Amino acid sequence: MVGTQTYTGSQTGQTTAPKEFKNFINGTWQPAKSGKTFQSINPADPSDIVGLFPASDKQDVDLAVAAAKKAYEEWRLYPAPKRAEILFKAAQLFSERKEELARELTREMGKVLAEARGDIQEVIDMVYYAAGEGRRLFGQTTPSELRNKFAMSVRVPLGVVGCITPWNFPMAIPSWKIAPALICGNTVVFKPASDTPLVATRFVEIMEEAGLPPGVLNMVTGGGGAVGDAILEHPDVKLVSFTGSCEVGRHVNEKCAPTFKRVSLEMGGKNAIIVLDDANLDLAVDGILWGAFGTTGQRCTAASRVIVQKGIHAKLTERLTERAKSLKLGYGLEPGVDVGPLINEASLKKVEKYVQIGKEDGATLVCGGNRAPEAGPGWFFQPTLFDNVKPNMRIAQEEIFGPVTAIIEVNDLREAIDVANGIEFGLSTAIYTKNVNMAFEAVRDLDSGLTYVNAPTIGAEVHLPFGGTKSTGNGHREAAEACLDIFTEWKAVYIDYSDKLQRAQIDPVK
Ligand code: UN1
Repeated sequence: MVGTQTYTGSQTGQTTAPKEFKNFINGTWQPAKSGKTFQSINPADPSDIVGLFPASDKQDVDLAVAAAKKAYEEWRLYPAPKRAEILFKAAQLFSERKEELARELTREMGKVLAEARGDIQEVIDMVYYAAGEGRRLFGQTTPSELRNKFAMSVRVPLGVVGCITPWNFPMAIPSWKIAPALICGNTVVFKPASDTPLVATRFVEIMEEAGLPPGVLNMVTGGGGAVGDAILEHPDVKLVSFTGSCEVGRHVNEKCAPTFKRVSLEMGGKNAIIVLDDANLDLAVDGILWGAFGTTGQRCTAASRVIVQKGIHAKLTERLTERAKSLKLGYGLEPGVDVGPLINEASLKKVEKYVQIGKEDGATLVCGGNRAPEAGPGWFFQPTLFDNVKPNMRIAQEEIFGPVTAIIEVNDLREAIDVANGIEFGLSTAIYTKNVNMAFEAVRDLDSGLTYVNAPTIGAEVHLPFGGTKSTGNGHREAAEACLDIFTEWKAVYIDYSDKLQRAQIDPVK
């Protein structure tokens, strides 16, 4: 999580003052109580200031939680199909404004325009999907063991939900959390990443325009320490849904423990693409490039390891190197650009540090490995491939979150699966092979929440569960029907219409 900076007005390179945006609390747009702001900048050109946003703190969070708590009493009783009508309207608005939203997203976050459109499309898909749940939210009915007794289970909302989201899918990931939370009858306090508050603001504006009542969705911008912790510690917040690094995820979990909040964590990945000797090489090369360098490697599903069978290793490395070198870096709004910048300078330095570690540990740098200032004034880094990587090297174990992938040679499928599983994370895996037996064996044995056959590690769809095993998560799944389990409690209901005391497990039934 990135800290906040106070705007000084210098070094902007802009002639007009950047626009100032506000928090959204109880249906009104308002500045931070402290009056402080921080800047959001364009990662392709740091002199381009996207806007100023409230550097909020506990006072603002307290107001937002109080508003959400009050609004909950009405919202939980508003019929779910009616809540859905608001979400359907929002989905339509996202759809109508897809292009302008995507352009703003590229400017603030850096991903190329085609991918920014994908980010907005994922919002549209998720909001429609969640709206559809308004007429489902199914529970079960089941026979009672006693006569004249009816038994069923129903889903009930939790109350105020805290949603803490990252910058890499600055609109899609908020939608995965906020739309399901709302359809289930919860109210929300949303803290977006400090690198992408404009996109978050646009999200909230559309939800407001679609007709959400005041207090149902509140947004408070600012740093993890000031805003995030105030949400985590607040006794009236019942659930926190977080996506981000393992380090911050652990902090979230610990901070939520004293008040027994439900916590849903979606964290790191070190995702592998396995390529067997019989694979369609062209297809594998396309998939690896897209999986490793799409979104500049800044997806938790990014393919940061390529586990290749030895018969195809040399050929694959040669083809990948040639293609990686030909990728065009630049500002994502320029036509023909394949790879945008990293999100910020800290990220750039982290990627540089890992390239250095890779070299020192004895891996072979086959292409990239340097900053790319020729691509623009922002945080550009060359697509980078390491070969001859050993499975236990740090670049094959730790999440880099940049355009770096590690090629590891193996002898056969079993070794490939062992190497793929030999990490701390378990988000996404992929295998390229034409052999159906091998494909199914891999699907069975790869320890990850997502597995792809003949497709890269990225590209999850919203109606399938999203999440991972091991340190990637804490057992929850986002999206799909599974997301309802995060945002609701189960209530078992027994209705006895026998007009007499019937003691379960004790009275004989005749
Ligand atoms: C993430 O990287 O945090 O499957 C989410 C994908 C996207 C979502 C990625 N639909 O790559």
